[in-house]
Amino acid sequence: MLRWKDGELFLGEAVSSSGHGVTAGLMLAEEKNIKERQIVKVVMESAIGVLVTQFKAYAGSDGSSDTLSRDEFCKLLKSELSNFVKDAADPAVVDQLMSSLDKNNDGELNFLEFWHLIGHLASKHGGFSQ
Ligand SMILES: [Ca+2]
Ligand SMILES: [Ca+2]
Repeated sequence: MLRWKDGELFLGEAVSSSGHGVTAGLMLAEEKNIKERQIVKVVMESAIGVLVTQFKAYAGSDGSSDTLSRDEFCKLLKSELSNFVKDAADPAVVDQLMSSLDKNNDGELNFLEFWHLIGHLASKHGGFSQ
């Protein structure tokens, strides 16, 4: 156990169950740690929120508002992912991506089908082996 006493840090001293003896410094460090973890959590949750919101915004243009048509997918790729998807404006690239992602072959991308693209792009962006 670490204990702070008269400006010095002691090792091996018991800290009472009431918390007395825990230093203000250690408390602050722990609080900072907790705050940093909370910020990371908020950022990650926001990132998921953005993906869902963007998907819905594009999926809502035509047909089912829960799925992306080829047209909606094309617009999303061009507007949002052109830095991640090479030749995002090329119809052949869009067709190829669409057919590889459309697992149930209904000509539309539901969110989970679309999510595979995000996972693939994120993995590539992070330099993970495929
Ligand atoms: Ca739609
Ligand atoms: Ca589908």
